Amino acid sequence: MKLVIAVVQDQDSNRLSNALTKHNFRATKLASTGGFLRSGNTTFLIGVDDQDVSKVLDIIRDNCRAREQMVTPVSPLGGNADSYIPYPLEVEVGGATVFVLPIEEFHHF
Ligand code: 2BA
Repeated sequence: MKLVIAVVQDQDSNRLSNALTKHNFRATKLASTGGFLRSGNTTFLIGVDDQDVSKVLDIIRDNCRAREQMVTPVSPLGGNADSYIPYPLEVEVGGATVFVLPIEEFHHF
């Protein structure tokens, strides 16, 4: 068994949730915050059998898309803070950041 952890944009979260449910996958949604943009995103915890991991990855890929977002960093990304002038910069966020972890034990009481 594996635990798929997927960080997705809030705009994609309902669609992904519906698609997972439609394909009979169970998931838990957590409200999360990106460390860089400091804005809300959604983290899915999805417990799946090994043979279903690629199906879940396909569903995530099909339901999450990348978007450009403007951000004004509060501190420099590198280098000297003395001469730092905060210019907005554009970053591409997502589709999804996904981790697949092995599960040692699974209990459902
Ligand atoms: P955030 O940390 O808010 O990052 C949002 C987007 O900002 C990132 O999109 C990336 O394009 C950009 N970004 C992040 N750190 C940067 C930096 N130091 N310099 C320049 N640009 C930077 P994604 O890579 O698609 O990540 C979306 C969200 O997924 C992240 O939100 C974070 O919540 C999560 N994430 C990404 N990589 C992760 C990792 N290695 N571990 C844990 N969570 C991760």
